[in-house]
Amino acid sequence: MTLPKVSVIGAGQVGSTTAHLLALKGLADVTLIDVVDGLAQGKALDITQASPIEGFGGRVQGTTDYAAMADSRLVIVTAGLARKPGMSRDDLLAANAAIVGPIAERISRLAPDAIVIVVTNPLDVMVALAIKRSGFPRQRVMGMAGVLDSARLRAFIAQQLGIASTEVETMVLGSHGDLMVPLKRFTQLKGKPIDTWLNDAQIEDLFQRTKDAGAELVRLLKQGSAFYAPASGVVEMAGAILGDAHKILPICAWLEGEYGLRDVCIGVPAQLGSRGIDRVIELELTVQERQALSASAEQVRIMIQQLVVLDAFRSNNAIMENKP
Ligand code: TXD
Repeated sequence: MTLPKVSVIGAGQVGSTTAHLLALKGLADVTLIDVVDGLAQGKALDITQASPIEGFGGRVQGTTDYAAMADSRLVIVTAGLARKPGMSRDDLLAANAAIVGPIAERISRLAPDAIVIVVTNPLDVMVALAIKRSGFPRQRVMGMAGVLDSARLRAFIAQQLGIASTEVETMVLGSHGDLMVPLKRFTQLKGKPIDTWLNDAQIEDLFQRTKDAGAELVRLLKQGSAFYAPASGVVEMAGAILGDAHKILPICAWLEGEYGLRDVCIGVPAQLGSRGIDRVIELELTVQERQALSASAEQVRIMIQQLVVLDAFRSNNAIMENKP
């Protein structure tokens, strides 16, 4: 059986786990690319050696050569730095923009028909940058965060109630950060609203824990950040796209008027299929919910402006010609 080709840029924690899951689920032939010589090759070889045990047939290859992403159906961008002690948010923004911008240009040259899922932080801004630098239509470039944030909240609610996490439905919108917007009205179990199961203080605690979930993991792990659940989030989106499933998932998308917002990337529900984002779904939000989403979008807009000041949206062909 011919499998679609998926390239994963960055063979670190999230990238390699994503490659592993894509292979295990039989979703794709995977090309893993990293600037560190041997890293992607080693991870790919290791995953391949699991194939006789796990029974998957997809090919997994690793390389430092970006040209290997040619003709990918889907490119997943996980390359970048995580925040280290002493680094400001602006430092991370500039450093990861210098990685993601050139990668987006390479994707547009080497895989011009690909759909792109960005994972690198600061997520919402990196999606905007990838759209600008690839020149791709907004339907074909999106970010993964809402699936993860929603999954975290579902897991926390399930733990608290002692029920299966798959029974919990929820929707976390907004930016991937302090101003994310968990929607209480869209959180339910078996059609019964969450406030019939938990009181307001309990719900608020779980919302706050969801907002802090990334930091909680960084604290526990002591080095690096979350990767199992983030990779599962990416693979859920990849599965919806590759399988043309028309599934509705919370994703980071460029908005052009939806929710009264434009020229900004933010987490919203969207229907995913083989062309990428089929459409952004506009939920009926209350005034407060809409205000929370706008506040979140404003924060992203400020960071987009910082990239404008850094001149990061301008393409740099010299970088494009360099090998990694
Ligand atoms: O919800 C979400 N969107 C997130 C985002 C959830 C978890 C992690 N999130 C962010 O993803 C995180 O803050 C980072 O910005 C990225 C990747 O996280 P990961 O944990 O995988 O980081 P690693 O393990 O440091 O891996 C990054 C790899 C590393 O192997 C580098 O050598 C490589 O990226 N790298 C590159 N590869 C290819 N090309 C270039 N230019 C490059 N630069 C670095």
